[in-house]
Amino acid sequence: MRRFRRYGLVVGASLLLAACDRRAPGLLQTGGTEARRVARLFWIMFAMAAAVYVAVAGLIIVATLRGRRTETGKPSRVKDEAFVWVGGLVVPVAILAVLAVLTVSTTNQVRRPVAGALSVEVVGKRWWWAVTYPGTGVTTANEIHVPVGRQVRIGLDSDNVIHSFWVPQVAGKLDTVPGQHNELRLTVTKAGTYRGECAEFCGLQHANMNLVFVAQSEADFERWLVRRRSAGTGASSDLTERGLVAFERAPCAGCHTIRGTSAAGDLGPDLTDFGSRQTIGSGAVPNDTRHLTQWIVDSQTIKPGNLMPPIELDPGEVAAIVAYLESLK
Ligand code: HEC
Ligand SMILES: [Cu+2]
Repeated sequence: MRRFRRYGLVVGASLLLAACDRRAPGLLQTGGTEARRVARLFWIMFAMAAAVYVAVAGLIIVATLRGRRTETGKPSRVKDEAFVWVGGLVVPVAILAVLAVLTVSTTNQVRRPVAGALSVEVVGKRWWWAVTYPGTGVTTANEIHVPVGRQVRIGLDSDNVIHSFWVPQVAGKLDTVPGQHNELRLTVTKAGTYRGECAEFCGLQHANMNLVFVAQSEADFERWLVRRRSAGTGASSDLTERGLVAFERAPCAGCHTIRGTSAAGDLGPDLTDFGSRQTIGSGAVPNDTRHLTQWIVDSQTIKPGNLMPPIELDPGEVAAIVAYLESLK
């Protein structure tokens, strides 16, 4: 019994702490038009559910206080039958009808296309996100930049299993389904960095399939896009030059693309702008020299089961590749 109590304490404390975790995306701290509409619907549903709860709990208390009707006592003012018809049919139908209308109209609102929307194509991979900006030649991974105040149309696809694209503070979730193209529309109203994640269990490293979603001013976004176009290739020193040569010679080039080099694989993320990304392995660890070195030596120690195998390289080559990848901005 005591052990149970201690267990309960631990669970309770962790739940409290989890609720206070500032890094976790707060579903109701919205930063976009669509998320705000969904949040509003949530509050209406919550209010109605709370009202029903209070009414039913109130009736239970009244019934308990009044006690059982006796044969000789006063008869109830409400007929049993009327109670069942109203409480069991009329009221639930009215509540569900209101919610149905609100749900359908909210769904319509969040899907409404707007002229001049920015297109981004996202493909759910195991276990990372491939990101392209059609018509610009820009390809990246695990990090999506968008302008504030302009609608973004995100095309969602998968060539493997079902994933679900979800940036909770900006829009509702939408699945990437093999063989079916889905489209999510969203408009960010507040600049900032939002956390996104895969919301559909998709295998071993599902939990490490996050993404960084950056909303910035239109000017900053255009600058970012232009930089992306000129990213890649540029080995600017002896060390990075050696890194490029080692990268092209090692199996890396068979799985990864770096624009302007002979590396053109598509099994792993495009690394053309890797040096500017915030994370490694779809949010598994921060992008710094120590973690990048560890990732290249054996990514399995960071993200067990991910589809990049450990590769035999001598420490000199690893250091050169690290320097080269960090220079890709
Ligand atoms: C068999 C294919 C394959 C080979 C060979 C390979 N990789 Fe990868 N690589 C991947 C996959 C798949 C991922 C994504 C893993 C994940 O996040 O789940 C990845 C991820 C990465 C990342 C992190 C990218 C990001 O944005 O998160 C880096 C950096 C990287 N690889 C560098 C290299 C280097 C350097 C080599 C050569 C020493 C190499 N890879 C060889 C498949 C490969
Ligand atoms: Cu997934």
